[in-house]
Amino acid sequence: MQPDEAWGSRWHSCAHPLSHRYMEVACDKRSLVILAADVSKVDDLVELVESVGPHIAGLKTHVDMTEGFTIGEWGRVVDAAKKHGLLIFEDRKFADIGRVTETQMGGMYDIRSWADLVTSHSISGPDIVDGIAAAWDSVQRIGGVLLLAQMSSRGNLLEAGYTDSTIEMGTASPHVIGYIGNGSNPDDISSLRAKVGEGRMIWTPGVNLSAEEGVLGQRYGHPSDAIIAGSDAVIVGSGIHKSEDPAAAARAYGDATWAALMSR
Ligand code: S5P
Repeated sequence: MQPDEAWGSRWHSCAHPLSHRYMEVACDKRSLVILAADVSKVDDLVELVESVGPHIAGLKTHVDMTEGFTIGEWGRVVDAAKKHGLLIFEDRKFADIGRVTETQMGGMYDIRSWADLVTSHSISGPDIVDGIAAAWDSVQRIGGVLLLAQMSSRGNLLEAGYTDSTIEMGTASPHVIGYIGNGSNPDDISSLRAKVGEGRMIWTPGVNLSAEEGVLGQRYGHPSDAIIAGSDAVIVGSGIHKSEDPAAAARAYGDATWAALMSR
């Protein structure tokens, strides 16, 4: 299916090239799943990507959980993701001033050289996004930022006023492709979508086909409900990597999200 048919006004209204790349990959894979690959060994990460790669649209990493990190070894993860046509999304949740954040995009992990997307908090103000974009600029790459407008964890402090200010900040920046919303609650997603409009993506963690509650205060909702409510991608970790058959699990999440997009 052509992406404009599948995505409707979202395809026409989202301006950032990486939004379009994501929507195209999702159509190719018939899956709106971003794998939260929360594993700490490169070997396990590569094996996971190889097994679920055909059923997902993007790979979300936490590079700083990698044991014995070297940039050379990390190249194996990047190669595996590229082989499967995945967007690479480093969930760094930056939160510092712009200048420091620009530097943190380099350093030992050199996020700017391999990540297509990163997450950022909005707490420190709009210059953080410019710092991230300047880092990509310095290596002649284009990337996109997802701002945390809501969170899935119990008791988080991202209340409605904070969400509104975050959207204001994102709307003003060409580098912000969208927002992280709370996938555990369809009402939260609908209200976020009403505020965001059509011009930005909403990606949602806190999604699981069976569990209602995760460890340490994580909350979960159903992937189909999240897409119907206005999410454009579900971020799934444990539901896939803790499953006995990660490939089958990834396919189930892919099928559920694609069907939900088609009905939306
Ligand atoms: O509010 C949030 C934002 C994020 S990016 N809640 C989250 O859980 N996440 C991330 O999504 C988190 O860092 C983890 O990598 C993933 C959820 O993993 P799961 O195992 O609970 O599906």
